[in-house]
Amino acid sequence: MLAAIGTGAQAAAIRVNQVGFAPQAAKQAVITDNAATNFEVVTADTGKTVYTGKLSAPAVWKPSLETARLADFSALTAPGDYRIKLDGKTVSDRFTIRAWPYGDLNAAAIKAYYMNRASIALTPQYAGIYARPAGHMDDKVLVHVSAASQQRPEGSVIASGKGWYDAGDYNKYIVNSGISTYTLLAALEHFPGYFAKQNLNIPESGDGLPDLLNEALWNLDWMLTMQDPQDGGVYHKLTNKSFDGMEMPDQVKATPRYVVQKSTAAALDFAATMATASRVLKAYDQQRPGLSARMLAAAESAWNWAQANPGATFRNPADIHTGEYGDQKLQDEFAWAAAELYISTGKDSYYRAIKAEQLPATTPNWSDVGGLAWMSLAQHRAHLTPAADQKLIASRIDSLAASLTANWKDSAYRVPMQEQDFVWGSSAVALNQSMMLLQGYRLNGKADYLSAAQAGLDYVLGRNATGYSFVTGIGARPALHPHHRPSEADKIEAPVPGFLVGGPQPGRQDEKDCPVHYVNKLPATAYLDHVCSYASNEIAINWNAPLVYVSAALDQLTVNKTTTGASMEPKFELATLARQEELLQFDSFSNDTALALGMKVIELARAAGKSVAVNVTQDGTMLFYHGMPGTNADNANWIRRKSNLVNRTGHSSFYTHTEVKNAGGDYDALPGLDMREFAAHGGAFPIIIKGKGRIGTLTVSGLPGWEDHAMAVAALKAHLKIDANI
Ligand code: G3I
Ligand code: 9MR
Repeated sequence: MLAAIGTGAQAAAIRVNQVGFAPQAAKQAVITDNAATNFEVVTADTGKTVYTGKLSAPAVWKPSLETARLADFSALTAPGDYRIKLDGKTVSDRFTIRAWPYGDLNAAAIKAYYMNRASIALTPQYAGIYARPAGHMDDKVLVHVSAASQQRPEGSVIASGKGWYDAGDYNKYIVNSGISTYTLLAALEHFPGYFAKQNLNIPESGDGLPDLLNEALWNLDWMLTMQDPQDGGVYHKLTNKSFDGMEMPDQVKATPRYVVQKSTAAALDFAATMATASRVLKAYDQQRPGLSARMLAAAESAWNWAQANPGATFRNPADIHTGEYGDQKLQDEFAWAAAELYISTGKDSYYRAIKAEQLPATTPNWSDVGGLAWMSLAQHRAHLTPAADQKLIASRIDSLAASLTANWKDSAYRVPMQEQDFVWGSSAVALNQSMMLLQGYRLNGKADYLSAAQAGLDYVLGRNATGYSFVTGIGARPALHPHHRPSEADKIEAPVPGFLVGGPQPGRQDEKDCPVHYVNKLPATAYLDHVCSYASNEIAINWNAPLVYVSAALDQLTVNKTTTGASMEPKFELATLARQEELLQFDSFSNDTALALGMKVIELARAAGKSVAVNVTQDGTMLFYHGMPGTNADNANWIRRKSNLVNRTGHSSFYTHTEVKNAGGDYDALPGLDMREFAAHGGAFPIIIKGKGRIGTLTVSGLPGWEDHAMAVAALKAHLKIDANI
């Protein structure tokens, strides 16, 4: 890697997400310090104008003091490669509009964890040009005096291999591992379909587990070794006394590695992460027998240790000079661990330990994890015991999303980031804000929340005051010189790809270590694309994690964005839905009818600009399946579960949904039904032969349930030429 300063700072006056957008996404660019009043969007290669618009009135963005105007081209939905043009001349970096725009970014962001694995050689098969020998086997780690116990006195040797290097340095810290690993597991819990088929080409690929889980397990395996089996306490970190030099992992001077002091924060973050992992691993007990149960037991024993040692805050012992992750306020760590244990065990005592009324919802970071508790409670809200305050869960998430959205609306850059958000790791602040906005959107479908979340990803990919893409290897002007020991020492010009760099912040704590100066002290521009800059250009596992979450979520949620969310579901009368089943019946049915019916749905979806998967079965045999672009295995799974319900109840799945909902029940937890096999959401409709009865199903997936149902009904009406108002 050449020690030079990157060129992104000389970016054009047009700041735009350098990857691109899904067709249905909000699309905005920022134009700075330019007198233009109109803009065009042109095709990237031929320069043909496809869209023209007016720039918004100029306004000053406080974090950079630039005068900014917005170019909004959300209405441009046609897939293609484009640039923005001003005054008939200035053109922006190219970007793409297409469905699933973030697949490569997401895969690279997860692969970066593989690239940061400790205790394993990266081979060319998986790491390509970034292959390297193993470093830091950590099979003989010393117990530091601060961590000594009767059974493990100072100098005892333990094995604590695997795990990811925390960042640009080679140490491993439990507090930061907790939020990082949790965030990856949350992505998997929330969007299982997105990750089910992803192949990251890592050593475990193809073993029957999603690769994201395989990667997370590399760190979870290490975390488990950080717990003292005698008392459940968890060591705060595994580290050298001082940072290693800027060398490859296998080249560093051999110095002892230590586990250092058990801390309350480490025990609680460990407990929360293990409780979460135990849920995810439950479905893979065949592949990893007993692991889920072992993790839950480890989580509970760490929790018990923290109860007995509630004030063991961490400060570096005098002889340890590496990353501290020293957090003095632990109310949020207690609440988060309690929330995950509550969700995983169903024990009400854990719910009470959250002290939910006193827990604010904030944008998470390594030292403030309360927001993660709210996010998990919201995700699992359909399965909580009556002890949980459902209204509070919804309102806490919504207020945070609403306040971030208000900041986004007011901002001259149309991003949620405010001056005070530019701290060490500001890029991850932007993405953690997006992650919380997405929780709001998933709860109530407010379109602005999704647009504000999109803005956070736009920010790190180029719509920022430096003009850089803050993700290595991604975009036209990526950061080139991260503070990352392997990227610096490997003699390869391009840095290891897929890493989010910390980003601008006015602290500039590294100035004394840098041969070059920051050009600027403003919060949003105090950034150095130089390897010296650990305060603005390091990489870190907790920063990449929300990049993984947000890129997957935006891909998944934007593809079928409709103007109405789940909470906008109109109220339906059961009588109307029963009437549909009476009227929409066939005289006869054949394989050709199935084909025509399936094609009818596709035709209607295309006309409405929507993407769905459709399935027609007769007597349990599939006669038709088509997944339009943007649908995936997740949709097939919904189809399976929704049609199972029709076969069980004889009614449309939306009939059952409405029946339960109108009675105030929980359609995601039907008594006596395993909800992994059944789904009471709209979209599956019985195929009924007049006078004979039900012989099959027509099922649509991809839209909110009631819209899936409406589409199935519309197709049946069109096919059967029935014009009734149903
Ligand atoms: O808490 C204060 C806040 O009240 C104040 O408003 C704000 C203003 O700058 O500062 C906040 O404290 C900051 C703290 O992070 C919490 O975010 C400190 O200034 C800042 O120096 C501190 O930075 C941490 C840094 O280590 C130095 O300790 C980063 O969060 C943390 O991500 C970073 O982590 C390092 C590891 O120690 C070692 N490995 C690499 C990793 C990434 O750089
Ligand atoms: O490389 C270290 C980085 O991972 C840390 O985040 C950072 C702050 O603790 O410190 C870096 O190490 C620097 C040290 O603090 C001061 N001397 C220069 C080191 C970087 O080369």
